[in-house]
Amino acid sequence: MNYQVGTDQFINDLERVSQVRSEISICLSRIADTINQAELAGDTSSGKLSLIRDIEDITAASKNLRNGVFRLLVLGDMKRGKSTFLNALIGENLLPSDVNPCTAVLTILRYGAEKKVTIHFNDGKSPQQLDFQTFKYKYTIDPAEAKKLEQEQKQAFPDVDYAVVEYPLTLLEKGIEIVDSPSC
Ligand SMILES: Nc1nc2c(ncn2[C@@H]2O[C@H](COP(=O)(O)OP(=O)(O)OP(=O)(O)O)[C@@H](O)[C@H]2O)c(=O)[nH]1
Ligand SMILES: [Mg+2]
Repeated sequence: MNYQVGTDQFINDLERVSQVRSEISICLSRIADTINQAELAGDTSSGKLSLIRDIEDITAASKNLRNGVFRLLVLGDMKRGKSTFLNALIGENLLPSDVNPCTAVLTILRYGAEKKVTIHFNDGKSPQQLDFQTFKYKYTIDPAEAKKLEQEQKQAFPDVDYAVVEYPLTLLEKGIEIVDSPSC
């Protein structure tokens, strides 16, 4: 049996997913409007049906779908080839992957016209743009240190929220974000 999925077909399917998401988003928004109008009309006749929470939930679902981001999280134990798999998908060795250094910060891979990497901090510091060499050198740690941090349930870079790698890849242009998770 052949399990291979043609890349073009896959990209076309993603295009279709994006269209359907947008269509469903519009439908949900209409449903929320209709219920809202019924509630307003009910207020002056038979009474409200207390559907405010439902209206909020449907509106939130509509917004999420409209934003159009489909996030794919790559998880696995230490040194199982997560970053290697993602580099193969991109077609370039952008993410740190090796026998020794471990991915130490959550890294979001998303579409960008130019390839760049930005570190986002959680302590109010402004985001910092780095070149890829510095990113690989600065935000990876060796496996022994990673093991120690794991046992102590500590993060390697507590002030870092996440890193964003932007890349002009057709796959990412369709609203997909891929997340490379740190194992330490
Ligand atoms: N034999 C073999 N080795 C692989 C494969 N994929 C990755 N490797 C090797 O496994 C090692 C670890 O790969 P990484 O991609 O850094 O693994 P990771 O899961 O991102 O590791 P952490 O970020 O540290 O958790 C590297 O030396 C890769 O060359 C594979 O399919 N087969
Ligand atoms: Mg990794």
